[in-house]
Amino acid sequence: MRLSRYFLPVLKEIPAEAQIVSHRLMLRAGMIRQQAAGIYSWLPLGYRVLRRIEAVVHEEQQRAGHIPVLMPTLQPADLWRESGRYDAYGPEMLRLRDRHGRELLYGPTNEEMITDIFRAHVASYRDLPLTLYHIQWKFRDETRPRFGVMRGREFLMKDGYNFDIDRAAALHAYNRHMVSYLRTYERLGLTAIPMRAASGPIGGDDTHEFLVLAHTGESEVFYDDRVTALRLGARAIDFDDRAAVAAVCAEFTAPYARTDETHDAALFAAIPEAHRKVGKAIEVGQIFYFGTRYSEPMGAVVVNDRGDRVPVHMGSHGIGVSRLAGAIIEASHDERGIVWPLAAAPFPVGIVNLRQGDGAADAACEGLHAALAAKGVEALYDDRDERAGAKFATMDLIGLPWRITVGPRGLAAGRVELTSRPSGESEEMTPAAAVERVAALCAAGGRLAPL
Ligand code: P5A
Repeated sequence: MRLSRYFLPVLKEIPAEAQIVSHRLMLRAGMIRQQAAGIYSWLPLGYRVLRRIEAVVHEEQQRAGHIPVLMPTLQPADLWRESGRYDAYGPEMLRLRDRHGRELLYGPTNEEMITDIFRAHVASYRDLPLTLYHIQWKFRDETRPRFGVMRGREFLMKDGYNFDIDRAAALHAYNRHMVSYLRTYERLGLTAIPMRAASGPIGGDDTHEFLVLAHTGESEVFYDDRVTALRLGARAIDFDDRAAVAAVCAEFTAPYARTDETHDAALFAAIPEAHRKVGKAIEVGQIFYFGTRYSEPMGAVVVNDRGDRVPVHMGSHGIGVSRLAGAIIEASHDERGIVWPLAAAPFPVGIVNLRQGDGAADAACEGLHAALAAKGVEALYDDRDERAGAKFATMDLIGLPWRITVGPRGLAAGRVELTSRPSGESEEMTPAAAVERVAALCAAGGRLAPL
């Protein structure tokens, strides 16, 4: 992508309304524009990040055996009357009427609608287990939308719903979600700690939130800091193996880690003092097991292996996809700007032409751009007629993992410079070697298919 033909409305001024660093950087880097309180447009750079996060979420959900669908944003109010939540939900729910006077709502979540789909099409235990999920916009009329996309009113969520024959099978689905979420956050460069939580308006007994430590987080958390060293890494997981999946969950939930809603002072006090930590964190996901909370009132029943009609056991599981864009920045930035992990980066690499208009420099940049594209690597080529300093500042602000710098002096010696955004370290090499290196790093990080 040539920057001269792109749409990257970078802001020079630090926006006064933004209170936290991720919000400031998203505005400055031209990623989002606020359209109303808690409602944002995603500009090209931000939209790329959103799609990158979605791609990781999709991959990890499908690896766990979960099936993508797409439900609408608008839902009939009557569906919510069946579960009893239409009145219970309160002013957070945006309610509207169509031209016929029919009551609708903009979905804050989809338990009712997915239960309706299930009951219309599934009648036998033989069709279980089943987990369906989608990535769709939600609306919650939050009392205090703030911090940009972190607490929006309209926001993008991945929400998944499992249908199982009994409690044991549904708890396996719960565990599958926990493990697939751990992998999702790790791939996005985050340490997200599962913490026992309170269920709120979704209902149910078992629930964990996933929290990313950050001093700007809205949740207060109490934890044994040994939990932060746990990593899933590249270990292979058989998502059909109940015991293996449960063992991973046991490992990650063994150290004490709770939000203020479930905090137990006595258990906390038992942690050795050196490991006892209190802090703030961002909630990037939550999983729930709620048994027959929706299937009973809504009649989502199947015939079991003894011929009895039984309500299915369900759970729901959410990832804050748009919130993650902000959370990743909170966790990964420096004084110059964003430092994207490869998986979420809008482009893996930028090309900076130090002397636009110089025949050799222009040709080398064009060549790099084309050679990278041929290998499936999307580069953002800064071909503007700007000073080098301004080009570097833009690249640092938007935080692409690598930068290839091209100038007449280096080219005379057959060299360009490859710089890592996180470490700031540079290495000189031939243009061909730079292409090979970046392509290899992208392949290793699972980043070769262009969006
Ligand atoms: C689980 C999926 C649910 O709604 N029903 C379907 C369940 N859970 S939740 O915890 O309420 O939301 C899931 C995740 O969505 C993100 N989130 C938000 N992101 C941005 N702005 C908001 N106002 C907002 N509210 C929730 C969080 O990451 C949350 O964990």
